[in-house]
Amino acid sequence: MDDYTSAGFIGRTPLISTGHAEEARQHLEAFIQSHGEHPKFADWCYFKSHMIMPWLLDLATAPGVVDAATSVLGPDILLWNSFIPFKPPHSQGHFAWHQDATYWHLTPVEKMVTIWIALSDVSPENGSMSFLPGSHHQGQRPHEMTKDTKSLLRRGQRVLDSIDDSQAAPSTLQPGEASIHHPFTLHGSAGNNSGAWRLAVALNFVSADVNPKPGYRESALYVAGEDRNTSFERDPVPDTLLSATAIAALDHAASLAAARYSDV
Ligand SMILES: O=C(O)CCC(=O)C(=O)O
Repeated sequence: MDDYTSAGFIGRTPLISTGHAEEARQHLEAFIQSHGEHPKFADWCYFKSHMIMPWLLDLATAPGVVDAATSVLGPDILLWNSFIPFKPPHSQGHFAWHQDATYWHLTPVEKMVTIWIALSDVSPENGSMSFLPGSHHQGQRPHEMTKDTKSLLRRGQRVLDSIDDSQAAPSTLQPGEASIHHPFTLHGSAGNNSGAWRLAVALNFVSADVNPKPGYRESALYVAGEDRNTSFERDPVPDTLLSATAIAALDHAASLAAARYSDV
């Protein structure tokens, strides 16, 4: 936790077993294989994917993951979002330097965290994340939206500050290892220059003390501790992969969160 407080991130920590990571990887590969051409594939991979993929919720609620989230946020936590930032071999999709909190209409920022779990080897060669140590101490920095078609961020956003890459800390992870970062920590990643997939899942947890800002509605799934938050609607647990019930629940969650994307 010292690194999280001082640097704004933990670069590498084992959170799930290699067996669990392998199982999740197989689920993800099968999903890409079977649904990669579906018109809603990107939506399913980038917004609350745990609502339609039971294997992803299993991962998010694995004891090591919940322990990591509660050690940052305290005992009472909810899973607000999850997404699957995969990068195919030799692909240019990238994440420019940004802070997650920029377009999260939630408060307080200190009570939210991102846990990013590798399901394949992840290295600078295949587009691992880099973090700017200590950047979370500067609070919210101004960002701009771009029309960068290679950006994997919905708004193509990037921070306006010029970042000295020599100060950045690139991450290298093995399957089952994770990085953990603060919503104000500047981070980004380049394209995949390797012949192998970069496979991972990203989880956004919030403490029960977090609330949507005025004018926004959100939903989340209670994960651990006391279920005392009253401002988030509750997301249901999916029954089976992409069941009609799960898709309807996801669509409802997306309609609640629509105000968050009104500028896109
Ligand atoms: O997957 C990446 O390279 C970046 C993901 C990211 O920005 C995040 O998890 O907050």
